[in-house]
Amino acid sequence: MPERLLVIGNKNYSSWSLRPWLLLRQLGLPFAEERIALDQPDTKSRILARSPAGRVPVLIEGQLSIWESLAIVEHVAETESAVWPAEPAARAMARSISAEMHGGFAALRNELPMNVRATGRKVRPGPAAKADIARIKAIWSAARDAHGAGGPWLFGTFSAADAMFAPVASRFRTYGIDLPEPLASWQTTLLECPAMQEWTAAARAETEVIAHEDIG
Ligand SMILES: N[C@@H](CCC(=O)N[C@@H](CS)C(=O)NCC(=O)O)C(=O)O
Repeated sequence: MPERLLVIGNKNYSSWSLRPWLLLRQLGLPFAEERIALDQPDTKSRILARSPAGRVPVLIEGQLSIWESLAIVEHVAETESAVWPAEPAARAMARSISAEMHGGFAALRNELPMNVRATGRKVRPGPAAKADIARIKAIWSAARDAHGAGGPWLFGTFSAADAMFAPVASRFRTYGIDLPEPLASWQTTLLECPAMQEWTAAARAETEVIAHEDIG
C-alpha cells in the first residue's frame, strides 16, 4: 500500500473528489490515486472495500481511512500548516466558507452538476440555484476583499478554501456564469493552474458517460 492513497471517482463528474485531490497536488504532497468509475455495476462494492461510508473521496494512510472531503482536508491540516491561511481571522473565515460549501448549495449542485467536458452548456437556474450563485459570489468577494491582498487566491496564497470551491469555479465556466473582477481573475488563476489543467485533461480523456450527473 502506498504511503498516501486517495480514492476518487471520475474526474469529469466527481466534484467531491476534486477537492482533496487539488489540495494535495497544490501543496506538493505525494500521493497515489485509485479511480473508481461511478455508476457502474461494481462501483458500490469497490468503494465499500475502501470506505464503510460508500462514497468517494477516501484518503488511506496506513491503517487510517478518512472519508468526507472536509475531514480529509482537516486531516491533512494536522501536519501541513499551508492548508489554511496563517492569519487567524483569515483562517476562521476560510474554515467557515469551506464548511458552508461542504454542507450547502444543493440547488446549485443539482441544477449545474460538474461536467468538465460540457463546456458551453446552457441552463436556466431556478430561484434556489440563483440564490446559491449569489451567495457564492458574495463569499468569494468577501474573502478577496478582506484577505486577498497578498496574492491571486481567495485568501492571497492558495488554501483549502480554493480547493473546496474549485468545482464551483469549474461549473461557472462550464455554464457561462459571469464573474466580476477580481473574481474572474481568481477563477482564471484556479482553473489554469497546472494541477487543474492536469485534472481537466484527465477528465476529457475519460470515456464513461453518466446520465444523472448530479451524482458528483
Ligand atoms: N459529503 C461527501 C460527498 C461524497 C459524494 O457524494 N461522493 C460521490 C461522488 S462525488 C459518491 O461517492 N457517489 C457514489 C455513490 O453514491 O455510489 C464528501 O464531502 O466527500
